[in-house]
Amino acid sequence: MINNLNQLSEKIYNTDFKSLDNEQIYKVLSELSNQMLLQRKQNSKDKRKLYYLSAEFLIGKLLKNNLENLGIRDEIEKILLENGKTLAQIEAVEPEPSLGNGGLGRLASCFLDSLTSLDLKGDGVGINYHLGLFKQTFKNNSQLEIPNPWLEKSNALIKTDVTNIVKFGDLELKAVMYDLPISGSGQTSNTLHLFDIETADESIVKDGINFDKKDIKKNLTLFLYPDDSDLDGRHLRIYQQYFMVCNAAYLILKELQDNGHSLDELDKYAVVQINDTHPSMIIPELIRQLTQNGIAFERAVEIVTNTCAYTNHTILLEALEKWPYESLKQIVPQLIPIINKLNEIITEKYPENESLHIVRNVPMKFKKVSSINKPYYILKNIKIVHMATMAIHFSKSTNGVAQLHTDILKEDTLKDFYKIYPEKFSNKTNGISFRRFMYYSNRQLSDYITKLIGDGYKKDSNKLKELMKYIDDEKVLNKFAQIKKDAKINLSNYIKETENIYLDDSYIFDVQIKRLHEYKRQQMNALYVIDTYLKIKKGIYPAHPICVIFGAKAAPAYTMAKNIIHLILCLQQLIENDKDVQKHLKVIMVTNYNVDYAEKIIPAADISEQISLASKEASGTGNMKMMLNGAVTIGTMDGANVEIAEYVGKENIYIFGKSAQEVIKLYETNGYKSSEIYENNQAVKDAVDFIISDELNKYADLTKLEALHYDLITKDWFMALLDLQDYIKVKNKLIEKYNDPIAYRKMSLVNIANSGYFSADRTIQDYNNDIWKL
Ligand code: 26Y
Repeated sequence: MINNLNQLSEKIYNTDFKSLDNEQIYKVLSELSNQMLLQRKQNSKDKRKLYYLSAEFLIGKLLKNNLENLGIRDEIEKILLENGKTLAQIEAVEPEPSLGNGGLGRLASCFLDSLTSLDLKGDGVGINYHLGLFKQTFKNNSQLEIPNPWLEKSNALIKTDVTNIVKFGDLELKAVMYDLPISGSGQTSNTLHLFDIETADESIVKDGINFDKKDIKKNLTLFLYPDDSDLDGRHLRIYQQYFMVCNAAYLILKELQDNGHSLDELDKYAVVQINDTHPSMIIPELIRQLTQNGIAFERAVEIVTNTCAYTNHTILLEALEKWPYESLKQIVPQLIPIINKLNEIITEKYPENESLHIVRNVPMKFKKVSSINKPYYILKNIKIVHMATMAIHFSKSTNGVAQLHTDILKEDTLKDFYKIYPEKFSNKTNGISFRRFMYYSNRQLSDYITKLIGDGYKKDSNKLKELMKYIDDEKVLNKFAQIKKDAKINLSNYIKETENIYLDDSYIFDVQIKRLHEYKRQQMNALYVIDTYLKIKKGIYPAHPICVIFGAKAAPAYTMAKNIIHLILCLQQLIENDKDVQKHLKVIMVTNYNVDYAEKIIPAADISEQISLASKEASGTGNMKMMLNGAVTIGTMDGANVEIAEYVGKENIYIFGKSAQEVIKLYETNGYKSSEIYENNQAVKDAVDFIISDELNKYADLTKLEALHYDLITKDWFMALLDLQDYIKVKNKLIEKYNDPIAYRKMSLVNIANSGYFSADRTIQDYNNDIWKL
């Protein structure tokens, strides 16, 4: 090994390995792992291959994961130690690729990990965003966005000689493909293909993350989710999406032919998984490329329908993308004849009197109900193309991501489609990479589990159940508690170093880490903090000191989400300045929450906050990650929490709040009035009014908090006040339980032991058995 490292060091830096600085070591090690992974690439020509198309891949740092998967981590660590270095120091200089935002992107990455670990053949296809998702900073207790130039210091990508011309009306752009090798715990590797333009120009970005949205030649691959609050922004998203799928289609058809197969055999040798609607233009684009190469239109539709499969990740309207027909006509005119024909197929099959209602509560009437947007609905004469509708009609499978979510799709959101195509619908409950989120990032825990039950659980996560035989063994329970404490100390040290805030590891670490969205209800957690603060001021203390930890980014144009961040940061400062309150309560929102931070926070969590408004969280995956690391969940019966509750039993999870059915009913009947709860409950009123109190406003921009306050008492669309009292009650019970250490440790162990089902290895096997058949 050391010879290899010296050779590489000589080649790249003209010196031997031990003379390198940390950044150089990172580059040499990542070069080494890329080389080893390329040798593991799968070359079989006759197996069906998966193409996982996604706007996001939230892959996290790669080095440690790759070294572990290649089985050389210990050896490398030893060599580093001999040179006075640690792997953690090298990891610290590795930039985290900024190619994703939240659950959907992290799921895509967990899937690539599991596919590869199971030695299945499947590549990811996405975009190489130069500045990625913005980097979050805080100023005056508010979020500021700055570019994240992760590529500058990364050594992950390999430039290939694959290029394509992508046409947008008169504009032609040259695309270049970059490859990022994907490792797994098996013997093979896969690839994440990221497409880019050569003319991307980071210098057009000024003043935070602002840039000329019309300058497509320079901006196309700069940012993930550029602000789409105006038409130019929405158009840029269409450019990005088409760019991704056009390149994907070229790649898929070329690989098919290079392997000696005909275009007519596409569905035999390829399957395309469409990750939410963002890559759904792959359907008309594949049809376009097939027909251009001589396949008849009807046959092309049939082949593509048999090749594609669609995953829905949300029932929120904003995420079921609808593009103005005129915009598509302007940007991707070549798709228009195809979209029109697909529309005709559906209108003929399902004439308008059949009245399919695509989504509830759309504040507009559908004039027609058929295809692309059932097909186009007419709103003030604007035709709209509904991407989810197209994806369902012209793919072989539609799946939700947790049982409850799939049930809601079938019975409610997509029920008219379910009536037509019952056989297309299925559930695939999400899963996570146990390797990244425990075995490699919480080694102490993983090593101890291995000591107790052997390492069979690493291949078959259901074997974690064997831990149940230690449920009454106090020595074992105490050792688990010691491991949790060490993780809390590690996190506390890291936060002290990076954020200059001190967290006492004797406090309960109560963790809510996820995208900031009103439906996820970080504002409800903030109201819990206020309620606790007000009680402390009256001399009523929480049963155990608690530290509420948040990590979240708000979309730059999502004002209410940013107001919630502002509230949390103001509370953090208020409490930082109050020594008495701090004895019982701390709050911190960590800066720029990302995968790297997640890997440090998750092992340290005592409580996992999964408090979305029931029916709104499709699945959640952070819930699974924290469960696997021994946190106890407090949550609503939403998303995968429902399945977690089934696995751990109701004594080992803290459930509160209204059910999905009750919530759906409230929306249907317009039956929720937050003002009533606010007026009729003094504790709720006090907590809500504290948002605009003088005490807090010392640290605040009053207009932001007033807007939040006003919204909560007049609208509160995601019903934070509805569940607030129950939430406070149940959370305080959980805190009380913490004072019974043995009981809490047992709950923690039950959570770890019953997490096996939530391994992405299981999820991938489900997709493969039912949809992909690789
Ligand atoms: C285009 C824009 C409107 C948009 C941008 C990002 C739409 C959706 C998204 C991201 C969605 C997302 O991350 N969804 C999450 O997917 C996870 C994986 O299935 C789920 O666990 C989680 O509940 C869901 O919120």
